[in-house]
Amino acid sequence: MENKKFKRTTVTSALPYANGPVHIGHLAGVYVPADIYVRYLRLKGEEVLFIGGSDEHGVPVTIRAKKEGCTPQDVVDRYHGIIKNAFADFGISFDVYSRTTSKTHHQLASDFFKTLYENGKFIEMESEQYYDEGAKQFLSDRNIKGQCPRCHAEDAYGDQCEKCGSTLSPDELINPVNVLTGNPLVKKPTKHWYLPLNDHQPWLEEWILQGHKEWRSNVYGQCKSWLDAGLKPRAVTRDLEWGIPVPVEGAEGKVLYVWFDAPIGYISNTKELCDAHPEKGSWETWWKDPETRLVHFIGKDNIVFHCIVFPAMLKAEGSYILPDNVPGNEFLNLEGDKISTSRNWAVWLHEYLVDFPGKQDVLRYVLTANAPETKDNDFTWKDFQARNNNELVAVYGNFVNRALQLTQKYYDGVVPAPGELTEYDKETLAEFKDVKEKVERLLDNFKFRDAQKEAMNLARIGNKYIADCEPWKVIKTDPERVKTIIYISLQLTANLAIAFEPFLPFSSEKLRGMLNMPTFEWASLGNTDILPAGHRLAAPSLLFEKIEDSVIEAQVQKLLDTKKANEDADYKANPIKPTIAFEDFEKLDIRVGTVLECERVPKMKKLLKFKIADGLQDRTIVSGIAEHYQPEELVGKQVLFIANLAPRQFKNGLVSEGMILSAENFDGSLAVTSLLKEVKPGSEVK
Ligand code: B3M
Ligand code: ZN
Repeated sequence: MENKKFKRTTVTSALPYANGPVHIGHLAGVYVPADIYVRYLRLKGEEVLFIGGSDEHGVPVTIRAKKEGCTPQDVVDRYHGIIKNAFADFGISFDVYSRTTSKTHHQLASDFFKTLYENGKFIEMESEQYYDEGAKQFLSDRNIKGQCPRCHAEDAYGDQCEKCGSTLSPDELINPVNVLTGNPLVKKPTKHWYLPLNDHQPWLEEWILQGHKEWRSNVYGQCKSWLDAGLKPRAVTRDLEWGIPVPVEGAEGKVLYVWFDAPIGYISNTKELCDAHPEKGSWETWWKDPETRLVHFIGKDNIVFHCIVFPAMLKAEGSYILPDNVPGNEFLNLEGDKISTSRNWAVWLHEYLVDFPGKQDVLRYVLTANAPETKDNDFTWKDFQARNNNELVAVYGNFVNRALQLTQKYYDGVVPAPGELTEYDKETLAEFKDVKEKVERLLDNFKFRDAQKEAMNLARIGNKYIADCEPWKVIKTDPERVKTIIYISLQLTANLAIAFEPFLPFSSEKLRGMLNMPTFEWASLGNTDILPAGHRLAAPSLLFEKIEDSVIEAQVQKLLDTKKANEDADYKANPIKPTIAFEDFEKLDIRVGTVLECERVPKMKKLLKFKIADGLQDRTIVSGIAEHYQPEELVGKQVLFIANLAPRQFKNGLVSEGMILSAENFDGSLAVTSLLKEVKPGSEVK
């Protein structure tokens, strides 16, 4: 452990809302890094607990339940199961994965509130909140929608506009209504309990701004800007039915705010684990002993809750430790757009496993290689394919396969005894000697992508070594030398199995199987004598497989289909123009014309020139639709045109005698208007 004052580590990862399945953004931002970290600590033999669970309260659950016509409990039962399985499938190695609707949690969260209440740690305030008189209920921020004051999108929520991403408060919305009923809202007074964060400001400033300068700059920076702006009291109760009832007389119809109870869920889940497994020690050791180090893995939208609000709650209670670090990640985007559950713009974990069975490690690898540690990053299927094919297959897999296959071929699968080392051998061995120190330093500092790069670098060293040494040629001239080459290659292979263990646990397990070594010591990483001469290996097989273009194209197509469906759902026609009198309409002379000729206009790439039969003397019309039609498609067709529009002259002298009517589609493409039935050219449109 970096800091010797700690004996053990409690690692938590944000509790995902159980109102939908989890996607690659969750995995990349929170669960894969947390899992790498925990596996690493365990490999080093440290005492660690990895706490997870579902966040099952909160308004989104109630909204989903209303939409689906079921109870909130039905919703969370369903998604808790889906989420829990997805994490297990991806090897996220929680010691416990429980839920905030558990009895243990309701009890502990309720007691926590009572302690703070009885010790005078809250203030009571009455405030005006939005109320739906029809539905007879107060509305949470998420249940209110209206026009965004920033980008003027309709349907912005009371806490956030999903169009422009602004954080909002319901008071800022223009024309707020109830999301579920559509009813307009009125303000009504209601009483709530507040955590006076302003009272906590002094110690928080000292603790974070002075005491934790080592936190990631994005996390530290967000805390600083909250503190600089000055903390205000925060309501920790809500007028809602779904949640943990406020355990105070006269608080009927009120529950704990989801962000008050959810972080306590980390504690409840630890308690549940320890109560069931006394060998893990007492839950209080993991939460109250100053020799325990607490680390929260979260996404950037959760920073304020984990760095300011929850620590203030813990401090107010008085007997808890505070987090030592809060590695918060930025966001992962998908093919250039923000991942969105409601817009189905995501790669869902349970779907990935259907499409890519057995390829958990490929996704773990790609998400770590692209981890949004310091800035938002983008997941693209092309990059996924490239990293699989060019790195996992071509570098790691290729090296391991060569080393193992040659051992089979030349030595019947038994590790050969090395001879004298050449200078080049020594240089190679020296190169992977310090990998342990490098990987550890990076992991201790939560730099997962760089740490994984170091592991991959070992495979690059191996690939280069075997390519340079060309054992398949040397075997003919100097078979003794090949023994050394293979021996060194096998030691490198064993090192790879260890180095990748925290990152790619499934592949390491498979590789350990092939090496016939059920376990390795992390301490052996960097050693050059892990597999003794004479040790028999198991049969080799491929560690990774190439992913074909067609497979990637199918995934891209799936996203294009989603995009199309979202566009269709979003589409809304422009508002109608001001009313005109019938006489104004009558001024327009709209006629049917038959296209006699149609051709492109040289040097004017948007224009098509038409010769139109109009039942009188034919006319020329120039129309800006060349990017939407081939001239020959239109010849012989009947179109509608305005016959009495003043002639218009173009730069090149061409004169247009009228205008062909087209409809402009939502994406700007043009569709020429036509008739359902043929009529004589020159017929009037009325
Ligand atoms: N469920 C929010 C989120 O998933 C919330 C995290 C709770 S952690 C205590 O972003
Ligand atoms: Zn907006």
